Amino acid sequence: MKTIYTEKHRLRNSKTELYGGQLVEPFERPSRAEYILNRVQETQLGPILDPQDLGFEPIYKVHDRHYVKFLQSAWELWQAEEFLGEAIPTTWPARRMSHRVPEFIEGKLGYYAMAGETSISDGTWEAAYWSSQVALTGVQKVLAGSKGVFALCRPPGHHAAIDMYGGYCFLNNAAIAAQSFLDNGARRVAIVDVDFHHGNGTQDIFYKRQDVLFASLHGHPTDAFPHFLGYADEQGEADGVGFNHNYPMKSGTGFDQWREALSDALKQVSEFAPDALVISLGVDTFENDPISFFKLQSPDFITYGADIAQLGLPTLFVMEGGYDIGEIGVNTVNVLQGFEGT
Ligand code: OKP
Ligand code: ZN
Repeated sequence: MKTIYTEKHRLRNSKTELYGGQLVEPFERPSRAEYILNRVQETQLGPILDPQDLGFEPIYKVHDRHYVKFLQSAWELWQAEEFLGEAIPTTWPARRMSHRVPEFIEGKLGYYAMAGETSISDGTWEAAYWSSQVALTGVQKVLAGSKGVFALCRPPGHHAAIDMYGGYCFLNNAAIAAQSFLDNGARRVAIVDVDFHHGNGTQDIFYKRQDVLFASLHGHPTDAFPHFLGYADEQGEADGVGFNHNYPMKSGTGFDQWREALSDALKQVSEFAPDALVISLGVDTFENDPISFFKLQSPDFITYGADIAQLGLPTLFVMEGGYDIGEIGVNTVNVLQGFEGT
């Protein structure tokens, strides 16, 4: 299997995450991608290719132009105020407040953020841009005939909505990839999100559409981030009714129960009969993940990779989360090898 990867992910190297009332070293850090790449090499999964620069147009098909401009300028605007730390929102347009975009950077951060843990720092935009290009290049490789391709994206994307960042995400790589499949001739695309966290951004982007089916398996929003989306009764709106499937699961969920949910999600995909499949691949379902509460074990990742392969669809794996860094490489590549049947 081909892997798309660029060192430019290192430009996302924030020093602070707001966690438990403290500023800590971010869970989403550069070594995550290094460990995954090392495992790809160690297992000889296949060639490692640089992304092409496919530009801004495919990003604008999913994200608001003003939002993209904000991401590009946020660090500069923040620095101009001579603040000492990284850019973190502190105030939001909550219930019954105005949703006009403020001029001052503090207001802009709150307007465009869906969560406050994710600091914006020097290089964040460049890394996010290239992460989206990694996914887009993956689409090109699938279109050229590769049955399965691994887009080693970092930073991740599935919490990013049309005009919102947060949960370590800035551009929604999986959504940008799905839209790119459609713009290159696919009639229907399915996205299955196996990251521990609900893919709120992806759900939001395609919620009213019937050309993209979205299914997400995740920690129940009553107990897990992002807390405000991901309930089972969110089934889509307007033309999109019936094309959104959520599988929230409680703390301690093990592989047997998780696999049943996956089986149902894959059945929905199969009935949808898409031309391509995008997997939002997070391995934070692992039993030792420091911020999650499912109990999957390393061999389980091989098993479900093989389950996904049963669909027989051209498949793009887009990297999302996974924070047990010592095991992130093994768990991720296990899915890919399970898919390939090796
Ligand atoms: C990003 B991805 C845990 C706080 C979680 C943000 C998590 C973002 C996950 N108590 N804060 O989906 O892996
Ligand atoms: Zn996650």
